Amino acid sequence: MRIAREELGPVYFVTDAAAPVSVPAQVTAALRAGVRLIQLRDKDASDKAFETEARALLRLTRAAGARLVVNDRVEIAARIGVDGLHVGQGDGDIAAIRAAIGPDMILGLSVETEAQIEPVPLDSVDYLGAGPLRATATKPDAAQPLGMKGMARLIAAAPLPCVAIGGIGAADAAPLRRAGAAGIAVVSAISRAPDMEGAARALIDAWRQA
Ligand code: TZP
Ligand code: MG
Repeated sequence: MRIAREELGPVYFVTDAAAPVSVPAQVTAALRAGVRLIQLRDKDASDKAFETEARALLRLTRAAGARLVVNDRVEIAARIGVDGLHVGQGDGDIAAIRAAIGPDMILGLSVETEAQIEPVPLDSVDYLGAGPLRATATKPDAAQPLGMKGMARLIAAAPLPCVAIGGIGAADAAPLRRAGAAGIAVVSAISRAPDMEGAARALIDAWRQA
């Protein structure tokens, strides 16, 4: 097992390249609050800039005993030895991606519908990112929002641990936990908060108290 279900939660922080505060500052705040799973997501960065940022974040996450997952960049993930890679439905053949990153790296895959679950190669993928729960300005091109009922159905149909994503705030922690989510993945609930560390703590507490 590359990652235990409990280690996918309670909170998985996904970085926000468009936020007014820097990505290392976002990650530092999340780590201080106790977040142990971080994803570097930056669709627009050059490969060179992305790799530099990933190496810098890796130093932060390693020092905190946390894991760093990168979004999309298969070749960089494999080369610099991050802890995980997260890809979406359009990012290519999952078995080929698994072959490229090797047997030990965590691999996450986004799913938006029940129909996308059946073809997932279960020996290659470690967790599913299920969403969006609701529409979010962070990803305007996201699929149709699932709502809480749709999210619960998707999670129930999934043979792998699911992290819920998309428009999630502290008030969603309890219903998502009850729906069977392994954790909650957030961008703006931390990156756009006036007190990022406090916001991350509030998300963790909301999950623990659920
Ligand atoms: N995938 C589905 S929704 C989303 C991603 C990356 C963005 C989530 O951002 P936020 O700010 O937590 O709604
Ligand atoms: Mg992608």
